[in-house]
Amino acid sequence: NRITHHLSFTILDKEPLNTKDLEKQVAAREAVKYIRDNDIVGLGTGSTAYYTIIEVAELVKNGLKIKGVPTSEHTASLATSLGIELLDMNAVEYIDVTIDGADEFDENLNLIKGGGGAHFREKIVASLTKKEIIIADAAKKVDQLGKFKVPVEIVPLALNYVVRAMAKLGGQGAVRMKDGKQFITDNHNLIVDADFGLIGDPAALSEKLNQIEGILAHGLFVNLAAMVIVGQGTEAVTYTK
Ligand code: ABF
Repeated sequence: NRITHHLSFTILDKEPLNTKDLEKQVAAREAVKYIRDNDIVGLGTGSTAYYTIIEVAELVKNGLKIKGVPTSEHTASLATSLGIELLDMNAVEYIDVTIDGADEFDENLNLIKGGGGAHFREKIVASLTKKEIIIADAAKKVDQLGKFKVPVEIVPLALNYVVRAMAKLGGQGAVRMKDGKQFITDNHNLIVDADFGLIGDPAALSEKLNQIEGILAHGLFVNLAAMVIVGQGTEAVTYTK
């Protein structure tokens, strides 16, 4: 059985991407089909959006004239390293297509984003975008948002005020930590991951959070996604409203 063992090990050695990464790549390859020559393309953040940036770089190598608007410093440096020309958000009136990730999405294409801490720039880019395409692995689809805590980017000066105001809305959360220190966003703010439980009405909660001074951006994305493309095994499944 030693030989069998050896063979099975060898075959496993050539295992392709793990299922979840394969699903992310499948979704990214489907999403980039919506990019046209001369498009301005919003470039998302996170491990799923990573696959999009790889695909967009290929399109650029093959001669497509596209410019990218990054949603984070990390995405900006990755895109630049791959030869994608970038534009600042303030340099564009609108963005043709954005491809970005999410932490959860529901049947109304409402999202929770911000697991990567980039949701402020992602939200501005999404608001500038004509066609916001969200890509995800199958595990991101949920019946109701909220199992994933809502990331809330807060101006540090207002932290305690905001935490108390969110508590009045039923949201409890601590400041996000990374490597034993408070996580600081690209915009030099803090993030509280707020647990509101399952969210029956994401639009209503979003509106309430928008009223709290000191919140720069929260991770509830309501009516911003045009479609969600999910990699399911080797298939791409597209959800629209
Ligand atoms: C980013 O991608 C974030 O808004 C979201 O939290 C994250 C999802 O990360 P991943 O694709 O790595 O699961 O858009």
